[in-house]
Amino acid sequence: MLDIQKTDAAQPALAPAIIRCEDYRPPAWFIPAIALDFQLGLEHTVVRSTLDVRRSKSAKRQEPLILDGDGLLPVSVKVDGAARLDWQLVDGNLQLPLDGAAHEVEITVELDPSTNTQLMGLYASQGMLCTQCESEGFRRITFFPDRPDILSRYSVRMEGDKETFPILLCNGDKVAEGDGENGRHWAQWNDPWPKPSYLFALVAGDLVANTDSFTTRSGKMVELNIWVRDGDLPRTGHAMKALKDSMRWDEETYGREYDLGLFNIVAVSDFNMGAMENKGLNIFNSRYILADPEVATDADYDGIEGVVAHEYFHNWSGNRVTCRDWFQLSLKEGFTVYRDQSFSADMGSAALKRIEDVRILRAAQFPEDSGPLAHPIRPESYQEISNFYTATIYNKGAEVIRMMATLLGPERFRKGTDLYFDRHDGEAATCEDFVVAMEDGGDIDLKQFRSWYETAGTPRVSAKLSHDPQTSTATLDLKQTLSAGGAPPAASDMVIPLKIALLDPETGAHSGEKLITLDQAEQSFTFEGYKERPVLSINRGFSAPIILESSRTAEELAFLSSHDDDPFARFEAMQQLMTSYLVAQITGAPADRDIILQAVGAVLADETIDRAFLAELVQLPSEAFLADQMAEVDPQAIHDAREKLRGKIGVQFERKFRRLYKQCEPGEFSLDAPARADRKLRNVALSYIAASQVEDAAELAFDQFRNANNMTAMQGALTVLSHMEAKQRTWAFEDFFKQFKDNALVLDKWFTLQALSQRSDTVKRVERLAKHPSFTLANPNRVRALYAGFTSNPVRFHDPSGQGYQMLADMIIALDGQNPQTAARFIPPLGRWRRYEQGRSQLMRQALEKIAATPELSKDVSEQVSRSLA
Ligand code: B3K
Ligand code: ZN
Repeated sequence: MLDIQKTDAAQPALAPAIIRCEDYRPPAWFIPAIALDFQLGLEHTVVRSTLDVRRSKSAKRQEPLILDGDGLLPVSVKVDGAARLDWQLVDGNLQLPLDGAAHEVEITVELDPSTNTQLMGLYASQGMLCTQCESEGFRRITFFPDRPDILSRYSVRMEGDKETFPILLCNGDKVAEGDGENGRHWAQWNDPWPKPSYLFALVAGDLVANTDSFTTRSGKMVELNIWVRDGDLPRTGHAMKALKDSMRWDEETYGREYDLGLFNIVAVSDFNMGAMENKGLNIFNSRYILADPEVATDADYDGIEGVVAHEYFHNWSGNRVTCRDWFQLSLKEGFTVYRDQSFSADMGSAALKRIEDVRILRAAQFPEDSGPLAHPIRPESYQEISNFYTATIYNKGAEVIRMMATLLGPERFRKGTDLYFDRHDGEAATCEDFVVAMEDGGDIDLKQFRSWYETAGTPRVSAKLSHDPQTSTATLDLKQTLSAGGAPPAASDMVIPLKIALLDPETGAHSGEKLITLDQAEQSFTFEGYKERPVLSINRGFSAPIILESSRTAEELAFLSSHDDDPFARFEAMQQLMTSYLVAQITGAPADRDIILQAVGAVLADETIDRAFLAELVQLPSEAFLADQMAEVDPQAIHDAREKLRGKIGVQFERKFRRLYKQCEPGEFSLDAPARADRKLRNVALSYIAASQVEDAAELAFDQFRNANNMTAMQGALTVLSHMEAKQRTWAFEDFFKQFKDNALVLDKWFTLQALSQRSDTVKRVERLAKHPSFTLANPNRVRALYAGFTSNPVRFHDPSGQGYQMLADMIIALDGQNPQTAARFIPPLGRWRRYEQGRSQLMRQALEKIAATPELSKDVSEQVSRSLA
């Protein structure tokens, strides 16, 4: 019988504790092995765990065994076979006094997966059961020391109704299976590799597999399965190809082979994030698995390739070598993002990939660094670790790895990673371990470089090139400052590798790219042999994640936009040219538009440019990026200035865009680079034609919509139509809904496209869409489709009435009761309130205060709101 006084699982939590990196202590108990028995049911699951517990030699003898629990009540607790009643629940965790150095502890709990709306732990999704344990979901399945430095061997027996759950999957290898009584069946799975609890996974459901195989370079055959619902099987080919490409690439690039005979991927519809790298059993949000040309855009195809690779690469960077504690999260995430970025660059166009990665960094990470949620890639404290799966940990983390790779060069970097994997295989490591391996493998001192791990904020580098014709020297004067979270900038000495080239002002030729390292607050570099003043190309390939302030003239930027041989620097020069003009327009400063029109005209006339790259070159910087350049943001002014320039470019080059539109007309669908480039440029051309306000724009877009044989073209047409008042807009959206109402992933696009509309009635429409029968807060993809779409529509989200903020706040409050992790993800758009003009700023703050005043907020939301208001 349960003693009610011992249980507090239903009681409200006290003020959330702050977890600090410096408080890390090694575990008092280890669990070298765990056996789990699951009696599965959608509404009632019984979990019996048997733990082999060993007291750490360094632990004090008196320390009880403390097992984390979240919302659990033990049905029974046994130690060495004998029932025990002397356990206690303290803050949901089970405390059990133990005398000896080694015991067998058996605990039984009961769960109702159908009511698990947090989607953490074991939950039901569309008739199947699945799990999500990272970071702290395992404690919602059973009592366990749920921390990544406890590595255990798992053996799992799962049993359930054969008709409901014909497929039973877990980590590792299936070693036995059989039929039970009353229509039940069971499977026994063993994972030979010790792993932390966050990598545990289980799936039970009615699934079918796309089955294939991969032979590793040492000749081992691996069975590969992608498990989906019956009708989705034809949409798994791209994910399977990505998986096999990733397996080969990791062997060739990092010398890493897969280490089990089986690799399973399962696609689920209800998932808090993109995917999860559970050992041998990756679980994916279905949007990163399912694709065919009719439902997936080219960007969706890329997303699938990148995420499949990312999760696969975790098998080494995350699973074989895991993290000591969650402060080390970037150890696995930053490195794995760097690995998946490099993989995608190798599979497609490295130039386009770099542009895309930098765009993501600037859109998601730079605002973090300059706002109230700024944190270093190795944070010092947190209340809720789920809030730290951020662009800083992931994307800036990847940039930090990239800088080390740049400083070491490819061979020494590989030596460093080999050393890292060899030294720490089977261990829970730290970021420091990684840096030490880089130092040892690369024979380099990274002492000063380490500040990238400890420092929040984006360094600002000012670059000034001067020229002395008498000595034929060019001198580059660099200065760096840093500010985090909106604090005033201060001089800094981060180690900043900058790839530069000095271009001949006539021809654009140069004598080779140079790598210089800025590691002082002010530094000068002199280059000899320049009779003429050269044009500075700097931070080529975006070699460092900084904000560059160069004193280059508009003429120099225009020159670089048509001559720089580094594609990223060329793209960047055009962006910089457009940005400076737009910022001047918004602030009422004088600016020259003709030079932009000339630069755009020059690249449009250049027949040698790859069409996909051309599509990037002629696009304007986003409203969000422009907002980041302003001291005080007025979203309407930014929108108006940008639309005006877009309109002007559209009018000026209408004939050219029409020609390109025709030239890029699609043939049979293909995923090869030229076909994709045509689709991309055609959509950009269409949007410029529409921006020129020509009469036939709606008709042209509607035709493209009707005749499209792929989702990229369809979405491109709908995007253009979405901003219009035309009747074709209504027809197209109605038709799209009718065609795709039964395909959740495509229906998500229908919600997003409307939420992104620039029309002035968008706030009202979003409000109505939230009441649409197809909208639900229970599905994170649907919530993101509508609200992440809306918050990335600056001019409409920031409607001066504040209705957008209120709507978002109400949604966060409602969602927090069901799914705090996903709810907390929507705080940052409001959290930037200090950056906006007074009226909006106040309304944003009021929305945050309304959330803060809500009783019984989750730890997730309350941490984000209080940090945003502090
Ligand atoms: N490691 C997971 C993310 C888990 C998020 C938990 N809140 C996916 C990934 O980064 O690969
Ligand atoms: Zn990851």
